[in-house]
Amino acid sequence: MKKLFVGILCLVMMISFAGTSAAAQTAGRYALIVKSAGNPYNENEMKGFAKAIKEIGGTAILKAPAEPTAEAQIMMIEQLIAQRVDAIAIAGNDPDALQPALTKAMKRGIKVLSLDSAVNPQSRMVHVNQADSEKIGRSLIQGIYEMIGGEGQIAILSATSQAANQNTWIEWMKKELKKEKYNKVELVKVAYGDDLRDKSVSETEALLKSYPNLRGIIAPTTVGIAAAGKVLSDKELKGKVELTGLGLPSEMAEYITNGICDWMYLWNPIDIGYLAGYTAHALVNGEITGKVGDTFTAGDLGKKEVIAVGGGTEIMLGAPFKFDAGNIDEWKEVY
Ligand code: RAM
Repeated sequence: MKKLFVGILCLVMMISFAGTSAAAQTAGRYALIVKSAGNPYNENEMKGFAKAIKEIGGTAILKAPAEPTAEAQIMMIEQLIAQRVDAIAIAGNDPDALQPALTKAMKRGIKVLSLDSAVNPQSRMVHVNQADSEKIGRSLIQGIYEMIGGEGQIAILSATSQAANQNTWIEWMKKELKKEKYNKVELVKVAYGDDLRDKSVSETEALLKSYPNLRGIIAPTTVGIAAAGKVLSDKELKGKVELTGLGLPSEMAEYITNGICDWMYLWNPIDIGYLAGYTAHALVNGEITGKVGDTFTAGDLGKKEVIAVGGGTEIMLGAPFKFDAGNIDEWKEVY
């Protein structure tokens, strides 16, 4: 009887071990390549992605190039192809330059998606978008317009000149600026701080020097807006040069509290990584292919649907959130 019991126990254990290893195999290896290292926004993205992959029982491979360039990302994609990962999620440093590497990955059966900064539709199966691009671009112009009292020179401090997300938002800003209401607002320059803190600081200083009458800066990058916030604070330009854009509450709380930036917008960067993790999983297990109308459940974020956008498809995280002096203290601890 005892022997029979031990025998059954062994059999049960063997089956459950077999089950575990099969589950681990199908759960797969999921890679995330962010734009660059040293940016807390990207670190939050990685955090959310790793959380999702842990929940689905897979292995997360997190990569951040030292510089925000396409070349650095291409090398990483090639390594991941050689490692035969199951999925690659990428925040692209260029919309087109990654196409040969990403299409090669897809031909080898690797599921490819972009998040945060889209690669072109041929280079991906689906894009995970943080928020409506038109709304972001138009809201930033409307914001600075109000802050500068409806007239004066403004400049944009962006990330890299190739970043698809910033370039799309800037296109919408320029469309909004065409409205008659903005006749007295002049966009004097789009500067690029490359999502590097020091370069963003020096670009802000150069803007102030070149345009002594500058009334406002829009920085649609968390690195750029924090750098501009520091420069404007150090130079005590509160009320002279206004600032808005897309910022991390943890980095911007100081400049919202001291009145340098009246308000700014962002989404939850942890959630965008998390949504990308679940999207990658849904592609790998065949739940979705990335076509319009596909639906799946993205963990805590609930049901998500694939929609059409500019020749490709995407999944939307949600609406951008407005941060100001009234709510910044509760958010600065979160991200
Ligand atoms: C920077 C990056 C990122 C962008 C945010 C708003 O951290 O450029 O891609 O989405 O800003």
